Amino acid sequence: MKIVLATSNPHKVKEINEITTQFCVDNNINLTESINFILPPTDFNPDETGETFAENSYIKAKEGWNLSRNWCLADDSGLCIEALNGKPGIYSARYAETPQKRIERVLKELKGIENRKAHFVCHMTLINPDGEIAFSYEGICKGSIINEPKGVNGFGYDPIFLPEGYSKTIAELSEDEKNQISHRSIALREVIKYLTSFNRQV
Ligand code: ITT
Repeated sequence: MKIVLATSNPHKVKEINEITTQFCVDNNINLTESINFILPPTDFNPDETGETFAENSYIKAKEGWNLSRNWCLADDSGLCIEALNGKPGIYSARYAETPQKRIERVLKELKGIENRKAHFVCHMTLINPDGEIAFSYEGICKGSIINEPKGVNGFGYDPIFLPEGYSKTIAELSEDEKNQISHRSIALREVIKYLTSFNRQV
């Protein structure tokens, strides 16, 4: 089953492939027979005009479908900080020009604020070859924001995010460790469960 990954973010592509491979190994599923992610046929950059992760995820999945008429999976994700009323939220990728400047902006806005609670959200939408939503799921990873970046792994806001129950940032965890707890893996595992049960019926 070929599925277009409706994203232009190479970090997401890498994580989605790794999480899928691990899920299939753990569950004795033949990966190549069940799921084969491919990239959109042309440059992919739809306008994210939605007001929620769910809306933007749908916009991206639908654009991927428009370009391919194939199964399409989109991920809209971001960091929501309680003391900033949920910001950067759906604007996470657009909060400043570069990943480093985005982190600097968040840390500046949180300066002197005691409440550091935050969570990552990943909303995934899967569209079938008829252009209809087949499945969608929102994964959440709870944690807090530390005072200065630590670690070099992962991407985006990983260096300032301490997952609940951990004393390391996500950027200090290995890829495998991140993939066990991340918002993306929580959502993607549900998508794969849907796809593999669906695949068995056809
Ligand atoms: P596509 O829309 O092409 O998929 P994008 O990077 O623009 O790529 P989003 O609009 O979903 O994707 O924005 C996601 C942003 O949220 C991302 O650029 C990071 O800044 C942040 N983010 C999402 N998941 C993250 C993760 O696992 N670790 C760190 N930051 C993350």
